[in-house]
Amino acid sequence: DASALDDEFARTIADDLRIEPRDWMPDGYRKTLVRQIAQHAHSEIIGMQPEGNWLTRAPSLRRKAILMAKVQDEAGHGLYLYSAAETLGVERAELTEKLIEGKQKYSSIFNYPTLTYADVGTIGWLVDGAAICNQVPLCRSSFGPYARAMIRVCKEESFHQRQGYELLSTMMRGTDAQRAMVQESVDRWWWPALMMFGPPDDQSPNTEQSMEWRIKRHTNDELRQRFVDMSVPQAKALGVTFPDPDLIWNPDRGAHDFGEPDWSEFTEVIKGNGAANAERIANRRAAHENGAWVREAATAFAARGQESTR
Ligand code: FAQ
Repeated sequence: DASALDDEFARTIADDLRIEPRDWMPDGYRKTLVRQIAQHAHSEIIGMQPEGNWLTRAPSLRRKAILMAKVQDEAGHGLYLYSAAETLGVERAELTEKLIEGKQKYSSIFNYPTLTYADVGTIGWLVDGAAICNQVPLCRSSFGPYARAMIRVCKEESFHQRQGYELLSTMMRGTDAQRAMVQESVDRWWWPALMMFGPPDDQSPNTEQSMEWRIKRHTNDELRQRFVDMSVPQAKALGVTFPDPDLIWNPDRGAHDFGEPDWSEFTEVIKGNGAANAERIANRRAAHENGAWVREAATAFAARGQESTR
């Protein structure tokens, strides 16, 4: 009966075991997972655009090969995540529809434009760095297919982070103009990267329940703090600074104090009013419409295959 199912679900969570697609789960748990995994998948797919913008203008064959591999990885991540969402009973087509109609979110970070090639390095270093910080704990998320997808995603994100850092460190050993380009890029991306972790804990409606269900393992503020502490020594090694006058080591806390991101900017961006929101969705919609013939052909081909086996 219902309470026995509820008990079994609660026990699985308490024992730190995984919930699998065929297991009974509360509606709220399913709904939260669909929301988070779909948003995550959309982020990977929309996240191909800012860096994809530089594919035809990479400064060398080596940089182009690295960037192409990275952007293709993001497509792969999107597909693993849509597959994980499908185990919860939603269709990828339905999620894509919701994305292009603006009914489901994707990460705020991808609504900022990529103005210079240094942005490719900064995205790798800071955006993938933040993504790793957020996603490594998700490898222990209570929903099996999501947790397992995260393992491979995190390995690939580590490569992305390293290539970004390596790109920036190469530029920092270049000319004054290159160093200035790196610093200008870091100045633009630092605050948006901090916003990737979501609103402050006291304004995060989903954290408490998601922590109880062990979908999330840490709060937004905990992960943001971890990211700041991890990034400061890396910035020092690179020779760049972060645009935050309040950023300082606090020996009592054993952590860095830092300033408050502009949460009104965050709210505007997730409402659809960021610099690049309209362009990102227009591109996604066009790609979807231009791909209609591929989906139709694949469906027709599959139907014919079924007929011939009858
Ligand atoms: N952007 O109550 P909370 C990548 C929404 S990394 C937009 O705290 P929650 C790799 C939130 O959905 C980026 N919306 O929510 C890559 C909720 O709205 P809703 C993707 C945001 O879920 C690198 C509302 O605000 N990573 O793609 C954001 O407990 C380079 C209230 O927030 C993931 O998605 C935001 N930044 O915590 C790709 C990781 N933050 O849905 C290409 C998985 C919050 O109720 C190139 N997701 N919101 O309408 C998570 O860990 C969580 O969902 C959080 C938010 C931490 C993002």
